[in-house]
Amino acid sequence: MLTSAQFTHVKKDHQGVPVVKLVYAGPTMAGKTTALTLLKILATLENPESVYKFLKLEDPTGRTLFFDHAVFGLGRNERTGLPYLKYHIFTVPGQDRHVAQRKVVLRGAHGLIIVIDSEKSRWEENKRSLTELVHLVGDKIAAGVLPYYIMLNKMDLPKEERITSLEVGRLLVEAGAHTSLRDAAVRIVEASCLQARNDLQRLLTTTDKSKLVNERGYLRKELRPPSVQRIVKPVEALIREILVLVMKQQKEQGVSARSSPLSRSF
Ligand SMILES: Nc1nc2c(ncn2[C@@H]2O[C@H](COP(=O)(O)OP(=O)(O)O)[C@@H](O)[C@H]2O)c(=O)[nH]1
Ligand SMILES: [Mg+2]
Repeated sequence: MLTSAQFTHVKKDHQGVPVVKLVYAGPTMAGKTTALTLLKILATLENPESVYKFLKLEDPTGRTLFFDHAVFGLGRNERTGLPYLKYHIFTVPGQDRHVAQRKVVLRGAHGLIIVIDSEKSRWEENKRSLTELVHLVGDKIAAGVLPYYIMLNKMDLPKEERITSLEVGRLLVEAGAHTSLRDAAVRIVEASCLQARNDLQRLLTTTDKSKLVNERGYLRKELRPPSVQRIVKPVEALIREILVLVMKQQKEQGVSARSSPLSRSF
């Protein structure tokens, strides 16, 4: 059995800032690049200093060619001006032929967001993608050292055209990621990038600017529409879970809480 020791070590960058790696996985055209783009737009509106990098590598038809890559900062140490943590988010290219790239992108991940296309006609692609993920990282998921969320995307589609969370939950249990449907259910977030994008646009165009911004002149976080919050939720939840794993690993390795720079930061 794996222990938290198998949790990928969190390294620090040249400035001593801990760096965490999250990956959006899932079949092609499920909405991975759209979700990452939304995160970047939101972060730019709420705190432009927190966006360190945003790179999309697409072919001329808009399919992700190798990966997308964004880097965000979390919080800010007033004394040093540095964030407490940086998190890299990658998306994998979803097309079947890119399996080698997916392996490379998944390497060293601390958390996964598996984007599932809720459109019924995409069921087989979703299944194939999940099966591949279980093959590549299923043991880590089952051992709890690679936290993940499923983002069941495109919930804006008509009900009769989409699969339900329950069906996805069953698939997870069948694949061995969980033993009970209840455990699987807490990992599934229903979302719609399309709705989130529209709601954000509506908020920005219909609200009086003085109500939109805080004292720094940036969009107030508490105004996030629920549809937008559902896109952010898996990222925030994963970071929290990863920090718990880091603490656990440090405890097991006998690093005292006081001497650990990570625990000091958080
Ligand atoms: N209806 C609907 N379409 C979406 C949604 N999210 C993304 N799309 C569309 O699905 C297509 C594929 O999205 P993309 O982000 O490129 O998928 P990726 O291959 O997983 O990166 C694009 O045409 C998006 O506009 C959604 O929530 N609802
Ligand atoms: Mg893409």
